[in-house]
Amino acid sequence: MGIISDNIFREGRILIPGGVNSPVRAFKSVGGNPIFIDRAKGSKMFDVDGKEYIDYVGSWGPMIVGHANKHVTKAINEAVAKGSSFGAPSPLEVALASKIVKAVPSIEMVRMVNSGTEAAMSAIRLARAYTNRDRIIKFDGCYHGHADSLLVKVGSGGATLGIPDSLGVPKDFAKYTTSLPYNDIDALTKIMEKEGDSIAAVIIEPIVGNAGVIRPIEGFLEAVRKVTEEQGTLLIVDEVMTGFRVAYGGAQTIFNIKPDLTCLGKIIGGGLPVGAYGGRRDIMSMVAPEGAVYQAGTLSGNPVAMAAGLATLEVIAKDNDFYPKLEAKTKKLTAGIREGAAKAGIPIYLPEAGSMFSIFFTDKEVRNYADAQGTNVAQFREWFHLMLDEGIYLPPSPFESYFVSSAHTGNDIDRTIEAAKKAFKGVTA
Ligand code: KE4
Repeated sequence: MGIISDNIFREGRILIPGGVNSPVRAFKSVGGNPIFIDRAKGSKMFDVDGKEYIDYVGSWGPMIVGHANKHVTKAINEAVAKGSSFGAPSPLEVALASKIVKAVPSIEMVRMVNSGTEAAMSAIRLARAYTNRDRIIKFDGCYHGHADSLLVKVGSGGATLGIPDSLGVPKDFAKYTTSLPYNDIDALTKIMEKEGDSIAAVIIEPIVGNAGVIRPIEGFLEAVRKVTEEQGTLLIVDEVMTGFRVAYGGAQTIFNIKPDLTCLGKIIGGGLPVGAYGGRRDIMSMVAPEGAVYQAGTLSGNPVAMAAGLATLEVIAKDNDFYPKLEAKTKKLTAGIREGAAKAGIPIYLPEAGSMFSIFFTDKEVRNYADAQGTNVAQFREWFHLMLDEGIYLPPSPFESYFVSSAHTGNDIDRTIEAAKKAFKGVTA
């Protein structure tokens, strides 16, 4: 792509595995070298060779109010000027906890951590302690971070690289994890009726974003809640991606599902490292130092990260039409993309949820991970590079979600639709 970027990548690959600090960034499944970014503002990112892109990765979700939002940047600058980390509690942690508890009805208490991985890992440990059971159920293609017991049939980078079950996870760890097809109510009901009394938790993405976007079918989430309640199994809803993305209270408020625990991340950190897990007070009270479930973190609740998350939620909350406007903008974009594909005679399936969407190259519906894996990745690869050539930065994987922010302008949307129409014409039918 660019000489400077390629040179940095050449050096980076010697020093960092794959030249990246998270696998999905490596462009492995689309080919070519990753692009090194120098700076970003609003809906744009600028690479080290000076090329501008309209960005639909948004740091994989956090940048819902756009890059370098002035309110968020001001909050970060003011916070860091007062010290970057205290290793002692700060009022900002209580302020963000209060916002989260007010926003998500099922969360009575919340603990801050540094990533979605830590949030999911800790929620699983807590569920095992609360139920005194070891086994967990997840769903194929869902991704809950890279904790050992959750690296089973994962989506996101695992799916992208074809390593959904990572090496290095002892069989004894993985044996406690059962992964089922998403949207398969019968498969879940069957195992829960037979073995539910040994299942500590079911963990689920309420709208999958890590296999591409997969929406729950009618009644699926309700069935998950029902069978878990019947068996004394905790329901953990992983809203690291959907939390404050599809609605201020997350997907659970859209589907009116009340989980026992919720995982959060991404947007609540405004681009800084923040994760959180929370839920019922009787469960959360088991977390140290109140209870005997140990979980800790040097930088958990970091004041600068809290300031970034608080400012991001403030920007969202001050616009009563924040989500309707974002959804309308997204719908205009996806309608234009569908039109471009149809005109070019390229079948696509484009699922969307609020300001998240993804594009599968197939003439069928995608209802689970197996469907997603059966789509045309070669066409996706062509599409990705044709759009990149047009200055549109998309997730470098068919098993990821695209994100629209409040910073994307009408002109960005129009330019992206024009680029898509041109790109689809270049995709091999
Ligand atoms: P982190 O540990 O990456 O902060 O969060 C893990 C995680 C947990 N749960 C859900 C639903 C998630 O989407 C994620 C992380 N998402 C991916 C993008 N699909 C992170 C991108 C990456 O791995 O670089």
